[in-house]
Amino acid sequence: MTDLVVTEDKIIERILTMELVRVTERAAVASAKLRGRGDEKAADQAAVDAMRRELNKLPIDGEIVIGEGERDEAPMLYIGEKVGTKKGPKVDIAVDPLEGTTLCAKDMPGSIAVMAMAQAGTLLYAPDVYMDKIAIGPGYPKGIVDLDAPVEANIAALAKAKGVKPHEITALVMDRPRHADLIAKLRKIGCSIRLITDGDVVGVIQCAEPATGIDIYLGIGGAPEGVLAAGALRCVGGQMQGRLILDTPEKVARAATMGVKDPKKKYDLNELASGDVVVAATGVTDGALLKGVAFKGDIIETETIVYRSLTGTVRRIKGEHRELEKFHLD
Ligand code: VTB
Repeated sequence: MTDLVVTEDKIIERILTMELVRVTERAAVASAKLRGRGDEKAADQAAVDAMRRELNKLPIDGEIVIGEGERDEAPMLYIGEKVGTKKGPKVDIAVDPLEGTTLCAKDMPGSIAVMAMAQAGTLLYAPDVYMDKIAIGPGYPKGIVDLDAPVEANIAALAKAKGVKPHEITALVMDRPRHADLIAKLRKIGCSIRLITDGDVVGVIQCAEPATGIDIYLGIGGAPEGVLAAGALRCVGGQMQGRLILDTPEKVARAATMGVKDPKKKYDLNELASGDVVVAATGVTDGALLKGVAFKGDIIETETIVYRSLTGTVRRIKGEHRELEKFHLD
């Protein structure tokens, strides 16, 4: 486990914390206008357009380090794209303008607009591959669960630390065929399993939100999503480990160009997102963490959660928006 020391040069401008709220609010509103219309690409593009427009208003010298893809794949918010007015701190920007495009297109729970901002060089530059993840909330001894331990051992250790029986632990797992063995083992222990179809940024964060009832996140999801979730977990406390799934020479080579020296490295929370990191997420559809965008006559309501790791501050912000069209939010 890497202990974290945040040095002065890793502290980003606190004033920017609230600016991120506008960015995710407007991305969420833009994609929510296409909620339930069955068009994932259009909803995603709407969020990308809005997020990029808002990012470019920020007084930052930002670089997209986790985004919509490589430059040749994604015309906007591609990895390496510069964002902001350039008059401000050099920062890493990680974005998922619409996390859970299918959830939005089908108006299913749990889609969000999410982004993270951190001092340059302090986020893991995760390639667009899978990541094997384990995460628990705050208040437990360091290292009681481990990505490389058997699931039975992890559940037993967590249950003991929590003062419950193993079958009283609730795990969150993505409902995928690759998790069949994991799910079978959890069923054998008797755990409750919350299966999600998509959206494991929220999936991981739920471990640190007592109201959700989730004790542990287990399984394989997107690596970029793992870094975004780690940024939030850093702010609220909790433990997380992740290992990139680099199962082809091409993936190993791609990861190496992004600075990954050891393709089998097990990253802990402070290696996924070190330094001072701010994470903002706005609900697009109603979900366990956030209410979705609500269109009420000429008012648009949003709910955003914004985390700052340096202070451990978490803010929930309800927004009431009027005349959005004046801000070119078509
Ligand atoms: C994962 C997960 C995301 O898409 O990337 C998933 O981290 C894709 O997984 O939250 P599959 O390839 O198994 O479908 C999300 O669920 C949504 O972007």
